Amino acid sequence: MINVKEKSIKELENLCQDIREEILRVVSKNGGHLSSTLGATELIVAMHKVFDVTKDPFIFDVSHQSYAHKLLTKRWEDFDTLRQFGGTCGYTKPSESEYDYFVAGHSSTSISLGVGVAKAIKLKGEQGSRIPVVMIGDGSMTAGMVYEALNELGDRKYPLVIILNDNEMSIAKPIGAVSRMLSSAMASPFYQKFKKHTENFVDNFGDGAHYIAKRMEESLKLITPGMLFEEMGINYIGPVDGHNMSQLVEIMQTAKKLNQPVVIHAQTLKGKGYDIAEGKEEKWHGVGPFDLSNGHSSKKSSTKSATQIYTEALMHLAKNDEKIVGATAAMPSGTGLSELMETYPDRFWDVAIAEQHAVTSMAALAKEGFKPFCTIYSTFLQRGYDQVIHDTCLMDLPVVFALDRAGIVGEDGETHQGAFDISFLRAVPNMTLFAPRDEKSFHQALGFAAEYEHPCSIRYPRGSFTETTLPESVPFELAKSQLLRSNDSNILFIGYGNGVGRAYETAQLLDFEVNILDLRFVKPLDEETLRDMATKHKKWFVFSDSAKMGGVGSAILEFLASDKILDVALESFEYDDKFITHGNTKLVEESLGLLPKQLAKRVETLI
Ligand SMILES: Cc1ncc(C[n+]2csc(CCOP(=O)(O)OP(=O)(O)O)c2C)c(N)n1
Repeated sequence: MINVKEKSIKELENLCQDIREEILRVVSKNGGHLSSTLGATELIVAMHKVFDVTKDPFIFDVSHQSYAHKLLTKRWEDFDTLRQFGGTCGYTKPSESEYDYFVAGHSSTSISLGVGVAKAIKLKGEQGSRIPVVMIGDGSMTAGMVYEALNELGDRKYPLVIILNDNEMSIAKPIGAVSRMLSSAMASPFYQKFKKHTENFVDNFGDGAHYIAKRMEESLKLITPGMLFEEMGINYIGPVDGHNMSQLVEIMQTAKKLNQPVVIHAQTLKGKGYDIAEGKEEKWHGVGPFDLSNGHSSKKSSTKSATQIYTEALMHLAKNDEKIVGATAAMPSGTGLSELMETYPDRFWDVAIAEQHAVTSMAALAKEGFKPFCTIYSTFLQRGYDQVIHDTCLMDLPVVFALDRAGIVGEDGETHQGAFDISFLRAVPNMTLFAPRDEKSFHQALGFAAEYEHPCSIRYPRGSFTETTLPESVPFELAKSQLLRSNDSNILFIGYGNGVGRAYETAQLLDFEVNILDLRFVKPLDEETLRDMATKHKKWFVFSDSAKMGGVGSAILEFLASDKILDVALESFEYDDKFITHGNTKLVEESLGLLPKQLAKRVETLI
């Protein structure tokens, strides 16, 4: 481990330079999160200087900014493998290193984790010898969970240091009053001038001036971020320059000694140290491989992504129906909603990292007669589950949940796999689930969703649909599947969504005939067709990018059991009951035995 403790300020500054070079070298080669981690470098080095990572839990929110921490804690050698299959994870992961205290990937959990650890420290009688240190970005401060944690923390006053890494950005421009409050006061020349004057005043007139200066500053806190925290009972230090090493070390030492909850509000520059990224924060938040000398992307995809198709289809629908509205939770470009927000700024909103609020507010719009498209990554809808049940489905409100990144997401890995949406949504009354298999069926599925008068969810993969030529798609009708290949073989392949393409590719590798059904609806099922299929074909194989438990195969088995169809053997090629690691999607699928060539072998063996 790099011994940061012994280093002088100058040496720490040089170390930051080395860290940035290494991050740039590896991210330009492998892809990854760039601008956040470059911006957080001094903060992380100062954390390691002041606190003791061997006993003080370091808790990174989202943890996409933690690369410097990884480099400092015995992972410099392995950093070359960042985000690659079998290599270093792009997020903190305790099974990878004892210095990664918690798993993170979804935002805004860090303060709750910090409060929980602080309680444990107190219960174990370790107060004074250990203190949790949390790092959280201003974007992540927009989620409700943060305020649930601060609410308790301000009351119970557990010792906890919160480093607020404020780069005035989420992935995109930050949304809302909290970000405005954080940035406006800092930027205010009046406040900066006032601070300078009071410092001079105190310097000139000595201790007696402290009282007056403090009172004056407090009255001014009405417009400072300090208000947010101090009124909640949490100490506030800042704003400080998050790239000034000596200042950071000094302030962190003060915060450590306080033995109380304290927020250090640090201003940083996203992309710091890489000219091309500075000022273009969103583009450089998460990147694929690129040429370091000019910033140009090394890989260009020629196929249209599912997200691009979504944008095109929704643009078309929104143009013709002004009741169509939509929301994204801080992922405007990732979900393809940016263009809709630009074209229809009154009807499409980024609501900040607030999936729960996105769902509930869209439910309210549905109640008012609008047609909301709540556009969220499959993994992040997990945050809004109760809002789907309680605020949407209980009232049977026609919200469309458009779930991007369904299935394996590649390099982001465990925290981001879109594995569970079918399992957790199927259980909810009034919810309808369907999925497209290619570009045309995606347009048709969205057309169906726009007219549908109940809650529904439509899922589609990261990147493009499986690249194979499939038969022409027919319009979507409730609970209607489409039979794509029919013959008198005993074998039936059932595909759902992107799984249809995989079923097709697998079929092409076999030297015997199979039937292929695009299920389209996993809830409600096309029971009539399934019943008919069961009389003709007795060996069924299910292809879907989803967890096996509660997934597509499970839905069909439940139907077969309840219909007392006992002579059909079903094998599901979905995900086993394990969290799925990071890496190139093909390699990850290979590790799960889900590539068409592996599936073809499994089919041959099973029959
Ligand atoms: C619950 C959840 N929703 C969305 C995301 C996607 N996401 C990852 S980082 C990020 C922005 C975080 O902004 P901030 O905390 O300011 O960190 P920065 O990248 O600016 O350093 C978002 C929206 C997520 N990780 N978790």
